[in-house]
Amino acid sequence: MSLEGRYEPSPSEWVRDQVELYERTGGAEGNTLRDTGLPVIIVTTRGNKSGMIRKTPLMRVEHDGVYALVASQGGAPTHPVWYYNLLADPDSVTIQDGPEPSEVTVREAEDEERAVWWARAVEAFPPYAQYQLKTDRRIPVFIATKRS
Ligand code: F42
Repeated sequence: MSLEGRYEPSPSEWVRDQVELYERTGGAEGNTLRDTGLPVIIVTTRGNKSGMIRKTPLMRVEHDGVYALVASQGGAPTHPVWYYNLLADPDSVTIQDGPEPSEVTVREAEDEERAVWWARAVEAFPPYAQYQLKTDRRIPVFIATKRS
C-alpha cells in the first residue's frame, strides 16, 4: 500500500467524528452530510509537509466509477489544505465509498473536462453553485480514477 503511516485526525471535531463513524461502520453510518441526506465519501491523503495520513469527508460525485473531488471548503477564500496534498502526492490517495477503501490516482480537471464534472458536482450537491459565487477563486475539481 502506498498509504501507510501515522493517521492524524482532523482538528475539526465534526469532521473527525464523521470519519470515525464512517470507518467503524464500513460506511453504513456517517455516510451523509449532516441533515442534507446527501452522500459523502472519505478521501485519504498524505500531508504534504508532515507526511502523516489525513482523512477528509467529501461529497460523493461519481460517474461511471470515476469520482470528482471538489475543493469547495464551503466557498472559503482559500483552498483546503488537502488540495495541496493531492497536488504533491496524487498517487497516495484512497477513496472509501462503502465498506472498503480503493486506491486511486487523481489529477486536476481543466477547461471542458472541468465544466462537465462541475455540472455533475452541482447536480450531486447543489450548494456547490452558491459556494462558487461566494469566492473569487475558481473552485478546483480533481478527477479520481481507481488504480488496478
Ligand atoms: N470540503 C470540501 O472542500 N468539499 C466537500 O465536498 C466537502 C464535503 C464534506 C462532507 C462532510 C464533511 O464532514 C466535511 C466536508 N467537507 C468538504 C469539509 C472537509 O472534510 C474538510 O474539513 C475541509 O475541506 C477543510 O480541509 P483541510 O484539509 O483544509 O482541513 C483542515 C481543517 C485540516 O485538517 N487541517 C490540518 C491541520 O492540522 O490544521 C492539516 C491537514 C494537512 O493535511 N496538513 C498537511 C500536512 O503535511 O500534514 C500540510 C499542512 C500545510 O500547512 O500545508
